[in-house]
Amino acid sequence: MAPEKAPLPVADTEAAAAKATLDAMLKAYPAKTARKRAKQLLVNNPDNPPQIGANTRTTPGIMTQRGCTYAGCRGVVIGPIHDILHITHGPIGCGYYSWLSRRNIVRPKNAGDTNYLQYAMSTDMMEEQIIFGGEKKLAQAIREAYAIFKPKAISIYSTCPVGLIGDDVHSVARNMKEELGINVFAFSCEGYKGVSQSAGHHIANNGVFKHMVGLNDTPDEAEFNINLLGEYNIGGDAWAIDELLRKCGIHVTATLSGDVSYDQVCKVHTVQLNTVMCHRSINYMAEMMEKKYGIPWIKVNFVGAEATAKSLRKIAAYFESKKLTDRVEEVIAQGMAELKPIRDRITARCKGKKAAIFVGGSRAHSYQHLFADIGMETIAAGYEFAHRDDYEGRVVLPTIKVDADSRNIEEITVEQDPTRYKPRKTPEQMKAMEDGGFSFKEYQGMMADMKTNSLVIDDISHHEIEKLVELRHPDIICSGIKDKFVIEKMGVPCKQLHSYDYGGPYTAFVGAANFYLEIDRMLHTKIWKYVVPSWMKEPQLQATLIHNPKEPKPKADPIPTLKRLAASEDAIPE
Ligand code: CFM
Repeated sequence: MAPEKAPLPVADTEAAAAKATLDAMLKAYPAKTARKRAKQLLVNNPDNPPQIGANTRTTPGIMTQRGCTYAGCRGVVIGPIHDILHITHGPIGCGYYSWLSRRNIVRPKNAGDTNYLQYAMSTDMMEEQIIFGGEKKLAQAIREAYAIFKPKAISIYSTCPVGLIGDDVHSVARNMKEELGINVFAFSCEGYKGVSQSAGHHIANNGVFKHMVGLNDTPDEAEFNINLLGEYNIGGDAWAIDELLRKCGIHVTATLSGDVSYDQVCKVHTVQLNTVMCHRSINYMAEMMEKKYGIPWIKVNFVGAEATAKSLRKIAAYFESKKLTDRVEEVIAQGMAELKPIRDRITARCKGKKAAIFVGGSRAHSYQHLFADIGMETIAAGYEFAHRDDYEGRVVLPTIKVDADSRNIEEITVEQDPTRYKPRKTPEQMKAMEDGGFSFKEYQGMMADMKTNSLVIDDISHHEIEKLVELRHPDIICSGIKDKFVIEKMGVPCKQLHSYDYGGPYTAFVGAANFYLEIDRMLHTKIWKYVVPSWMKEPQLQATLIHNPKEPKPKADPIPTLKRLAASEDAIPE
């Protein structure tokens, strides 16, 4: 049996207890690290969110969950376009580790549809290319790939060494485009380019906009025609949303980027409205399409039953059509009615339980809605790589400092298209809608949706997660594979919110039911009480490698003794 849980930090008020938890996390760090981390560990105030030190370089020594710029560009935003042939220019490791590691699944729509996603193509850069340059090998790889597959388009992704040795991937792409007569384009998305994968999203957005958007002006024939941006079909999420929208009579031209083809992406500029799911990874493209083509965008969220209903109503309101509004209300009523028995049953079992969510740049916010559906509160949350606006809301955009790292990423200038700019609504229509409470281009941010005194932690480390478990006792933590087993070894279930632990979909009403059942199973399995966290068995080990003379001298280091380690082993129950 697991021993009693550690008591909460003693404090008079909820606010003081929250602060004490964060202080306990910071205590183990050297003074300089603690000062830096303190800007990323906050006690929430939803009405006036405090400023968070987001999108800054990871503190050295922190066990971060973040990925690299290449991962954000190749892996997240462009990689899921299934009939582009994606070539990683670099040593084989980068290609290998981005091979089918994200569950952005694809289902061919028509017989003969092309799907290259099961392949990993790389130029396999070797010492010779690092020394003498890799452009020739890249051109050769493109020729070879074209000869075998005859794709419509080829994309090239630069990894770290490519930037260091200065290969001009863009000129190779231009030459090969001419030679082969197909679309070939490249991305300068070297892993080190930004502080996280977020830089890769921005680079990818720019590339999609420059090389694909606008190539086909023929719109799909549909009365209500939209794009779904920032939805990647992890575990089938995009399919669940598409099915729901189809029931309402809403057509999706392209989902960027989930189960989507090159041809679909080429005509995204022909729709009436852009809806944005994951704001972090794709807000750039929504903005650029509005400027160049006059397509407005709205934020939606299909994660959570209530959130789904709200998003459907918002899309219907945009079109100002009674027919659509009536149909949407029918679909919501049916979805909610079907969901009710499951939701009620699970709510009765899970109500009052506490969740903590640390993931990515979007889901730490959107998944709070699913927990709220079944009466669970999110007591702590944070993103890996989001920016201040994802925490504090888009109102802070003008006050975000542009630092050297952000300056590294190309900002492309977009102007109204001389022939194709066509405002979908007149400024007067938009103003009238806004006066009626409709919000365009708005994203409130995570903190406004969280309770007062909940904890907000950016780029969380393993040490901080351990302290959170020890001091706040969340009943479940949502995170990724880098933390999953650290958390579960402490006796707390961990739901992976990147890969979904091989489950999903979790969007729309069907996905909500799927998620409630999964969370109930995870919370109520009896296995957890047999796991004893290490902090209950043995004292914290500490070590100082280099002593900073400005800091107080550390006490004698408690180096583990064999005797103590043996004793701690004895504590493990049979
Ligand atoms: Fe957007 Fe994503 Fe996310 Fe993201 Fe990602 Fe992802 Fe994510 Mo993993 S695009 S920010 S870069 S919702 S891969 S599908 S789960 S970290 S929260």
